[in-house]
Amino acid sequence: MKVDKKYKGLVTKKFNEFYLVELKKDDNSELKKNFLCKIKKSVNFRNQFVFVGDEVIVYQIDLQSKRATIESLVKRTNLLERPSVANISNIYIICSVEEPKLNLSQVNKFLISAERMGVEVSLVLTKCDLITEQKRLLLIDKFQQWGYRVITLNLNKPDDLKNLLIELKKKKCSIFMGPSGVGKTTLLNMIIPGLDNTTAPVSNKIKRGKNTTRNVELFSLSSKSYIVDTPGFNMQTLAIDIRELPNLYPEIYKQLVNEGINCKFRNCLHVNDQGCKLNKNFERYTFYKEMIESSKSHYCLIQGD
Ligand SMILES: Nc1nc2c(ncn2[C@@H]2O[C@H](COP(=O)(O)OP(=O)(O)O)[C@@H](O)[C@H]2O)c(=O)[nH]1
Ligand SMILES: [Mg+2]
Ligand SMILES: [Zn+2]
Repeated sequence: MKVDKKYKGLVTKKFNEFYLVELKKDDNSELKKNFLCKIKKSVNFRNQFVFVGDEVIVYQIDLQSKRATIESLVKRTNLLERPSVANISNIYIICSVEEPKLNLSQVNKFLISAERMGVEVSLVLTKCDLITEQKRLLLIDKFQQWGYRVITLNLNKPDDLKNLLIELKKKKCSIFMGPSGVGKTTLLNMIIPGLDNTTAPVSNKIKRGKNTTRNVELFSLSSKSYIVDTPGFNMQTLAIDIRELPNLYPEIYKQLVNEGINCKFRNCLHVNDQGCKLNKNFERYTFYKEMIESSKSHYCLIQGD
């Protein structure tokens, strides 16, 4: 049976020239399924320009074979590279407090690369079963001062995971990012029922080589909420225009926006600039300054691992 109408859908998976598209049609349960789609041949956007997370308009819907055709792409709000995912609403930077040890410079880099996406960024500290309660509270305080919401996870405390899940179900599309070995796969396996990705002790990570090839996929957590499952993701090397850097540190941009701090020059880099009024008394200022000062040109590099 063919449906002679167009519907909006969400691309949840992509393989070669095929797209798995979940149609968004609340009034027709027949249409609330996944359809295997190809892109209309004579379209003016090319195959590689549709990504997981994109909203598309489909037509030529066949209910029997569960196939349809993608006619066009709905304007996306953002596009993450490597892995390519569109329309992310929340980035969760995942870092472990031990095994591997917390590395502040690395946390800083992950946060900056996430801030570039212009979406809500939160920090998740895993493996809190390996530190004292006192240490955990100190870490929460530290990262709150960096300007972030901090979620701590202790595998022996089921409520930690339950609360994270409640939160994720309220977000449109979340993604976990962070260094290798911090427990991202372990978390996803607990969050997505039926997902059985392989996890590996930190010491085996390098020996085992890179992750097996898997495609990026969106999993539904509630009727309006998704989470991205990616083949292990590590930060890429980024070239950032140093003029953009002040906007990537909450400690800085909150002063400029909320507190109305006005430096003498609009393009103040807040280092040795004349007439700078920024309060530099915050922990990450050293990282910030190093980045500005180490950049030989207008760009500074955020090196991936
Ligand atoms: N102690 C402790 N170990 C954990 C926790 N979460 C994951 N691990 C272990 O950390 C290792 C790496 O986990 P994995 O999920 O593969 O990390 P990923 O590289 O970020 O995907 C595995 O041996 C896990 O069993 C945790 O909360 N506490
Ligand atoms: Mg993993
Ligand atoms: Zn300044």
